[in-house]
Amino acid sequence: MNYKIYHFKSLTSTQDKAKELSKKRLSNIIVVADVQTKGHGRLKRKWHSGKGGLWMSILLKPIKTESLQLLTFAASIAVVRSIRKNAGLKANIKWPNDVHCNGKKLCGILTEGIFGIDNYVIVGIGLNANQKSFPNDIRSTAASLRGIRHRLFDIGKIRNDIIISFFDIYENYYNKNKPNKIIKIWRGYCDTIGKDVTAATRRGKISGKATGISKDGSLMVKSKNKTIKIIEGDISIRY
Ligand code: BT5
Repeated sequence: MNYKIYHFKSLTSTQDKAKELSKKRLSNIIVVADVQTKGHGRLKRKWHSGKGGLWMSILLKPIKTESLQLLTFAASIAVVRSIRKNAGLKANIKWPNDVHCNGKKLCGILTEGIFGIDNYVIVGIGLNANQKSFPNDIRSTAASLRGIRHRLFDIGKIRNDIIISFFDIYENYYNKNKPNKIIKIWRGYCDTIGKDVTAATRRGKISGKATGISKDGSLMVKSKNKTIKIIEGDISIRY
């Protein structure tokens, strides 16, 4: 797969820059920034993006743009593999878009579609690598590779490993319409299934046991003898 990396010292958000590039009809571009001044997560939540982290967005023009959740899954698989290889840490995936270590968030993924004459997808990946500390609001919930391992990491190496793994899944499974393959690999790294979870949905809170993942990446939760499909949202798990 041919791709280009555009590296910036500082951007508002790598997602914004990738959106700008999509208007120029570019794709297979990876936008990287050392610092983001307006990094964001889902629902416009703030994403802390100081120096030391890996902040990047992958701009794609997939053959089809259904089941974007599967691209979030592909990115989380790639991140977990890179963390395990480069840091020797047993990181796992928390549905739908987090990579964590012992319940502390190491990485968040944000997948956004841009639909028009051509359809684009931007997969944003934020991984805490070499930060020493975090702002108050996430101090108890976030972790960095450095904070856990007490050493510095080569961010470029971690990034390249993520890119290679991601494009492997994207080309061989996503674009070839093999969702089951992606879900199978993803399940191997996800430790949400089998746990008691509470999901915050638009219709309120649902508590129950996470029993599985559907073909489109939704979480199945068994609550009071009924199985409910959670398409998107946040879940809390007690580790
Ligand atoms: C996410 O959102 O987890 C997706 C984050 C995606 C960030 C990348 S960085 C490159 C690209 N450019 C962007 O502007 N974004 C993408 P969500 O599931 O909504 O989680 C957001 C929540 O995570 C916040 O409300 C905080 O509680 C927490 N948080 C913020 N910054 C964090 C950090 N650096 N590490 C861990 N948790 C953080």
